Parts: sequence; structure tokens; C-alpha cells
Amino acid sequence: MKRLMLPALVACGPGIQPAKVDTGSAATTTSSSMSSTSTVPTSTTNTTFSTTLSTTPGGWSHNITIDGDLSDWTQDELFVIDGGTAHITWDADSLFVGVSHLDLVTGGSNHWVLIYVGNGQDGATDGVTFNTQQPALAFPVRHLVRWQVSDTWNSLLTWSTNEWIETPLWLGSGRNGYAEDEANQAVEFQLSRALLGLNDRAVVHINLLYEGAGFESSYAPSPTTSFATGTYDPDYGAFWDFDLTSSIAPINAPTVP
Ligand SMILES: [Ca+2]
Ligand SMILES: [Ca+2]
Repeated sequence: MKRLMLPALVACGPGIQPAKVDTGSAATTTSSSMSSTSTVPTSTTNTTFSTTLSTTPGGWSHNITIDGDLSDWTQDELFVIDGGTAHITWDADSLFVGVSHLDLVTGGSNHWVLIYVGNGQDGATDGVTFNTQQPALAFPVRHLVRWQVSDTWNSLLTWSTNEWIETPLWLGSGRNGYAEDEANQAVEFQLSRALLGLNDRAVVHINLLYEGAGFESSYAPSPTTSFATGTYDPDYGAFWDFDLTSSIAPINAPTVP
């Protein structure tokens, strides 16, 4: 089942809608978004990890403008995914992620962009449940940043001992910016390294997910070797392993496990 599960929504063609730079303040909770994760407790706690942030002189560092325009990314930060591109880079303060995919425009509240992030040390090996999909994670990670492509919901989920704790509407607060421009079929995220506990290492997995009943699937993973795109409830088998102090370009990073 490959990305054929677009819901019967009115498609909005590229260029129809204006660019929007969203602070997240206007987002509303929808019944679909909450029902999908009814087992996830919510919390307003936003833990700040004790993290010393730095970039090694000569190390990789690139500040991205969060405006929904991917033209400021380099080829060294571009990862081909099924039907689009993913983008990953960082500077001393932030981990930057970009995604370009038609489903950002045509998808609805059942479509998600998922960004799992770990520091390489500890975390969960059971991912967050969406409807009836829950992946086993081949490498432990501590956080999931999730964003509904309809831009009606986003949150940070943090693994704490034995459960995922949700911080609603995490994007758009502090150093966690994002911007979508449907004309570009693109979204950009700025994720605080301090809030994610990313000192010298970032383990990252990006994919899209559709949770509509009867047509659930996960697709467009990066790394592409993680799972077969367009399948139901796959486990995630590979994660990017970025050395944040290294001068090695993101595109040349290894994967784990
Ligand atoms: Ca940009
Ligand atoms: Ca959208």
C-alpha cells in the first residue's frame, strides 16, 4: 500500500495557499489527533536538560532560515525519500530538519511528519502509537517531534522511564520554530538542542505516517533502509547517527544500529 491512502479531502494545488510562518499559537486540538494517541498522557512539563552546547571549531555548522523555503539548504544536507526529500543539519543551538513532499499539501489531519531524536545514550525502543501502528525502534531514542501536515497539531513526546509524556504544541515555543510553505510543498523545523539534550551526538529518524482507519501506513523514511515505504506498522530499523562536533557533512553520516 503505497501512498494511495490519501483521504477524500479537497486537494489544494501548489501555489493556491499563501506561505505561512506559524508560531503554533493558533493550533487547535482535534478529535482525530487526540484519539490517535489516547494512551499517551499529556504534560506541560518541558524538561531542560543540562547540556553544554558547542560546535567544535571547524566542525559542521549551518544556520537555516525557518521560512518554508528549502533553498538555503545544501546538497550535503539533502536526503532523498520516497516522493520527496528530507533535510538535516545543525548549528551550535539547533537541530534543523526539513521535509518536502506533496502530501504536505494534499494530506489532512491523518497525515503526520515524525522526527524521532535521540542523544545516542538512552531512550525507548517502543515507539509512539498512532491508531494501531507502533514501531519497534532498533536504536533507543528519547524524543518524538510530531507535526500534523494540516498544521492543526504538533507536540513533543519524551520517553520517561516507561511511558511517552506529551508536551502539546511544543513547536513554536522558545527556539523550536517551524514554517510550512505549501507552494514549496515544504516544511522546516528548528529544534532546540538544549531541550532535546543533544550535546555532541544526534540520532535521527524521519518519516511520514498515515493513520486513517483501514488504510494505515508508514512511508518515506530516512534513512530509506529503515523500512519498506508504504507498509503497515513497520518497525524502524535504521537511524542517522550524527556527530555534532565533526566536520563530516550530514549526508555522509553513518547509520545505527
Ligand atoms: Ca529556509
Ligand atoms: Ca499542509
